[in-house]
Amino acid sequence: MLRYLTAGESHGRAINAVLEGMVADLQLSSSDINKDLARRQEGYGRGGRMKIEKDEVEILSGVRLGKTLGSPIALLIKNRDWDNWSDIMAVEKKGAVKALTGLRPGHADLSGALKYNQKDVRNILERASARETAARVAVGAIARKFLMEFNITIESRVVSVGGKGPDKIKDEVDKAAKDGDSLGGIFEVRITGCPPGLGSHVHWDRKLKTRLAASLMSIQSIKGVEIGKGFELSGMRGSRAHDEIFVEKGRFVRKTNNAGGLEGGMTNGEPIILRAAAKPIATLKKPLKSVDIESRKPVEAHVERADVCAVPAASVIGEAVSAIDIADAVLEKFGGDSLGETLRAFKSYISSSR
Ligand code: EPS
Repeated sequence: MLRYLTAGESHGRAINAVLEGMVADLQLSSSDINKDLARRQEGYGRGGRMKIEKDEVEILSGVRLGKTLGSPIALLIKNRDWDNWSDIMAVEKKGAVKALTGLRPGHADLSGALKYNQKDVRNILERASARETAARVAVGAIARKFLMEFNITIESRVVSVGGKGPDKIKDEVDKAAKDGDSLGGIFEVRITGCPPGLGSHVHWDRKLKTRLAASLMSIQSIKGVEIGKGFELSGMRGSRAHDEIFVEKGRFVRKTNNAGGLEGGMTNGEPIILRAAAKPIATLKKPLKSVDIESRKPVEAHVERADVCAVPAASVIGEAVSAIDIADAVLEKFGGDSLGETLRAFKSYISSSR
């Protein structure tokens, strides 16, 4: 139902996105999107780049007089750092540019250079960079605005950084920064207000859990995803693991939510709880051992300016990609070309399924 593409290199002119499938008549302004773009840039542990960028979206199409038209929405976020990279990242070749040949372990550098037959690793790392997530957060902000019409809300929190709870994050980041090291962590996304029955049990790719897991896993640095109690469920007895069903005031209710709001690949009406685990940032101030792709001789991985920890940013990105999937599932279930049409189908389902 909802499709989107992103484009853009980290130090290129801009990051872009095109969102197709959003209904007409949704009130939308740049400030709805800029709020989430700003949240993505916050968080303790970001590096020097975030002092340069102040992400702001330009809506290029698909919105007129404050409302969506139902046509593709094109978004542009300029890279302020482009001014410092306009020679190295120029579209037209002006002069010689030194190739980057050192390979950073943990990055796309080696596999990407081999796959795309590139001698200059920059041709890979520029697109592999998590800078791309600015575009996904912009698209996610539109999905969030749409979901607000259905009283569906999405929030997130950082659960841990470097294995330590949230109250120790600042200390951990400071210590890692001092050691020239980096940190990963876990964040949690919580989605409330979904009616039962988003997604479907009938086919693997129609299960909402499939789509949410894939989207979270696609975020740069994510290596693990769980739904509800996730991995912990595997060690529990069935009698403790499943969320018993009761009826209170004529409504189906649960007293636990170990399933994280998803059963049979569908929402069950309880809050959706998703967790994702990020590996530590792969660019280190204290470089790891590696090799040069040309000479194949040992080198220390080159040091690009880097973040120490980007888990708070990943948490906001997790909200965005989840919002897109939930908005997609809402449109799949309730259809409609205009917001009013979708809302009518939604309200009719809610009143008939109680
Ligand atoms: C990134 C490296 C850093 C991060 C960047 C992701 O950028 P730079 O190489 O310019 O210092 O700051 O993240 C962003 C720019 C962003 O907007 O999130 C990387 O290699 O993935």
